[in-house]
Amino acid sequence: MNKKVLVTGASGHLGGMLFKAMAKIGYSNLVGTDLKRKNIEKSEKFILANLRNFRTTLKMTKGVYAIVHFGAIPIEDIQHNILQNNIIGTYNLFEAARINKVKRIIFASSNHAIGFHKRTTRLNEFSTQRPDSHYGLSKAFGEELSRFYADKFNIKSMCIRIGSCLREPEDRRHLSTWISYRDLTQLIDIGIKHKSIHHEIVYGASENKKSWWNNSRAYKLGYKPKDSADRFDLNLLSKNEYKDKMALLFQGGVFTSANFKGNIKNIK
Ligand code: 15L
Repeated sequence: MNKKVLVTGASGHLGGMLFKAMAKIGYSNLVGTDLKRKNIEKSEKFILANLRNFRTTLKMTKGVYAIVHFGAIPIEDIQHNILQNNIIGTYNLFEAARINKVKRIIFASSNHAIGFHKRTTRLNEFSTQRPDSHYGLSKAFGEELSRFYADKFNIKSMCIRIGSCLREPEDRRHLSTWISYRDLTQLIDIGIKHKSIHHEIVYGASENKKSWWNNSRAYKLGYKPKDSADRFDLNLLSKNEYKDKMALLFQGGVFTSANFKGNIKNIK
């Protein structure tokens, strides 16, 4: 594809991985952006910018066809930081995209937007959001923000509720949540190229037998995961297994129990 695609968070773990992987699968007009410049080659197009700054964001989205939005704090943080970076940053990006007539946005959502669902509940694209952290709440906001911009302004979007995107699964929870780098890259590619996308919610998971998610919507859109957590040995994965009983009950794991002041019995 030679249309211009902007990757936010291009110096980060997943944004950085995608920035390189997309170039390899034929995206010839990629521009990366982030707060810091890290692992960016001289030959790669890169803009140093903060999404909290609307003017810069507006300038940077001119002439862009699609945005792959990974530029945010990727873990739990204090409310102020999440509000500024994840919520305001994402809002600015969508508003700039609307003004500049960007066609598509792929939003890096997270399993933490639905983290307070029990591990025994099977979810699909219609399941209710149940954020487990300020971080998860910012992802839930991003999903609804993108739905609104799709319905109201016709900016097509795909939200990927990413499980655990790592080179390999590292603990038992990952047998349910893991997605490989190449499977995530495939989902992004579908989000950018599929003809009949309006607003989509899909799960960012490889083909894991122990998955808590019915990802048939992604499969309908053409997703064919190449990887699976099933081939990893359960016993080898216990090094980071949490002893935290609450974390083991909910899909979001330790994000649910951190700073928890509620009553577990009330979370049905
Ligand atoms: C996420 O959303 C985080 O960005 C990542 O650091 C992991 O915690 C992952 O979820 C997960 O739930 O495993």
